[in-house]
Amino acid sequence: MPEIHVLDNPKKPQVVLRNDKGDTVLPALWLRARSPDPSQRDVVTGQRLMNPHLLPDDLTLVSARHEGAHLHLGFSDGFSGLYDPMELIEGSVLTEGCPEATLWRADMPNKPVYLWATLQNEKVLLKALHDFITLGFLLVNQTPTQADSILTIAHHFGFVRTTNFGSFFEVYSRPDSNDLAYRPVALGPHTDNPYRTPVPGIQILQCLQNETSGGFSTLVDSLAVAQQVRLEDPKGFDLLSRIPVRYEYRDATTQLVAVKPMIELDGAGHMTGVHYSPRLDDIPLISEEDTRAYHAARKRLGLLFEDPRYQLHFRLNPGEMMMFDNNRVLHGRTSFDPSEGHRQLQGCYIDRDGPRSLYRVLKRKFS
Ligand SMILES: O=C(O)CCC(=O)C(=O)O
Repeated sequence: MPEIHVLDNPKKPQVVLRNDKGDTVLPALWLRARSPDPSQRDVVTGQRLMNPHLLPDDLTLVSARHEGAHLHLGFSDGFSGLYDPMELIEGSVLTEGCPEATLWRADMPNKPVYLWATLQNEKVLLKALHDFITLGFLLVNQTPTQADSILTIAHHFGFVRTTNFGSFFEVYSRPDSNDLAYRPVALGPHTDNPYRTPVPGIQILQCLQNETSGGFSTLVDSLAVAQQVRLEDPKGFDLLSRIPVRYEYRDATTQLVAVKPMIELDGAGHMTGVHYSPRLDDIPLISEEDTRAYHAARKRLGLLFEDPRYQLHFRLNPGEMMMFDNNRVLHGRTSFDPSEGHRQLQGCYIDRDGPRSLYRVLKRKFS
């Protein structure tokens, strides 16, 4: 457990974070900007009242002493105030306050399956949100199936993202429809709407009716697949995460275009997900050599997305729904024969941050 210490040097006071790696001096500018003093931060919102970029470039710590459980720190710009060492320790690591992703394959031991009624209990909901954040998907059974129940379900988890398809959309087979999702063809693993900015964060797909023997659903964890590609072909992985791809959707009233790499990395180089929809993408004109290398890596990625070792394959029955992180977990379906009967799903997008916010709030409440 890290600790905060004041180094006893009256000429040059220092506050350090001490852990098993040694001491890290806490910079005066860092400490000064973190002051919780009511003159510096609003007590209700915790939001800062001053602009840290206006602090003097040469700011120094001029005094540091323990005062009960707190530290009293004074700075060269004349400000002094109390600090809670625990808050300094917590602030020393930037974290989103959500659990890390757990990569999975088709042989995962416990699928995150819940009953809608149990998700009305906040403790169960917290567990389900934990599963969702770590695994990137949830399966929920016995959901309400009125015409717009999907919005009630969506609001239970977060904020609905309305698009040109509406606040929710109907997935059933109709000729001449404006998306292949609305034909009875098989849809390989894909993420939805890579042509939007921002891409819809989370998708809910709820089955209202399936009288056909086909139309099975699939889910794949892109993090698990891409980790394998990165191991086998680091150069190919690098190309997939650097070379921009153009994604486009168009119909009579809409034309959406976005240009971004297929593999998405965060600022620290960690993979956060993919934009993958082979029916919608175009790679730019690059050298013959890079095109071949790109093609090989993309082929490997695509083949592993289709590989039964990575792909969950199941039937959604009426009242059953899946909710998945649209940047991380690819979804698809097998073809179906509309002459066998009716198959109808409803879909809805919600922002990625809704379930994460709810998770933090419930965690605060129960811990
Ligand atoms: O029909 C399905 O099961 C899935 C449809 C789909 O992939 C989509 O709407 O994006």
